Amino acid sequence: MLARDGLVYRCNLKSKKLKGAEGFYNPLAAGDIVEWEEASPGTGLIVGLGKRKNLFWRYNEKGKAIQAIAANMDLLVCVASTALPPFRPRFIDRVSLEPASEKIPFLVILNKTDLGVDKEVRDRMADYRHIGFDTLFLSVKNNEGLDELSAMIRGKTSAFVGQSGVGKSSILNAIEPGLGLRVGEVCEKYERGRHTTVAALMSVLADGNTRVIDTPGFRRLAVRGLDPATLSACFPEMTSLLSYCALGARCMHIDEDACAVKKAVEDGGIHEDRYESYLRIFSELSEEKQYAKKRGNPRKNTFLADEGDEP
Ligand SMILES: Nc1nc2c(ncn2[C@@H]2O[C@H](COP(=O)(O)OP(=O)(O)OP(=O)(O)O)[C@@H](O)[C@H]2O)c(=O)[nH]1
Ligand SMILES: [Mg+2]
Ligand SMILES: [Zn+2]
Repeated sequence: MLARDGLVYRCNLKSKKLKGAEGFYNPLAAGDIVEWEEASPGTGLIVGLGKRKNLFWRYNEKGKAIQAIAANMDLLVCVASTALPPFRPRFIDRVSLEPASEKIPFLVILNKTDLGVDKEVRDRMADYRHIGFDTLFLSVKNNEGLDELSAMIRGKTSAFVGQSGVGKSSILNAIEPGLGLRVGEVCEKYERGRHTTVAALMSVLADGNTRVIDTPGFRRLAVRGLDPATLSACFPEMTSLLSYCALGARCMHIDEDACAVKKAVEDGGIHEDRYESYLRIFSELSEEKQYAKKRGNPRKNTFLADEGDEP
């Protein structure tokens, strides 16, 4: 849907192959800038895709291609919850790789603080702040943190991502009455969301220049196709240390001697849980590389993949 002079146009692609979107699983992401022409009053045809400033995407395993989710953001917001579903810092770590490598400002929201915040969760949030990510504690239910969030996103385009059921759509409805995004119950038995939002949708808020993108939740994220040797560059707390490893660029920070990253983990400068995330993703990427080599079909440019829904 596109709007011009107060009129809303329902648009289709002019041809199946959209110029600029070749090779993607889906041609368009929420937030894309397109070239289009009027077909009839109220309908239009999209003829071209503008160059993207940035893109949040996942690797679609079924379609074997990159699935574009949100484009041209000024801010990527990862929403987590204290409970229902449980706080999953490993998930946040995985989402953070893209903004860290693409230099997109990144905000971690802890929603549902009305359900109580454990010390462990508080510590992890403090660590995200220490790393350089913005953080915000929020409760839609108790109307906490919403004014701060409104101020942080004013005049920007922000995409909200996170596990299903953490409250992405609820947050957006709360900061803009009348948005009317669908909200779903969390399944109590499995403590997870029900995938209520089914497609990424950009809305313009009443001030006319704040844009928010609500996206469908995912339960788990696998990282794909990134060269494991470059993974440490996606951990902001590691980047300044890399030149101090005895092996220099050859150090993978796993079991090498005189590794500055491992030393920082021992000294407490790097949170051990973040390092654990690094190790897990590193091993996943290394396996993927071996697998790709065997198939003789290395994947290029792939990053995050949906691992599927089942527990
Ligand atoms: N206790 C509590 N519940 C909340 C809060 N915010 C949202 N919820 C509830 O969490 C459930 C899921 O909310 P949604 O907004 O649909 O979550 P979502 O992240 O958009 O989920 P998907 O669209 O499936 O990705 C709903 O039952 C909300 O009422 C909060 O601050 N506190
Ligand atoms: Mg939703
Ligand atoms: Zn090292």
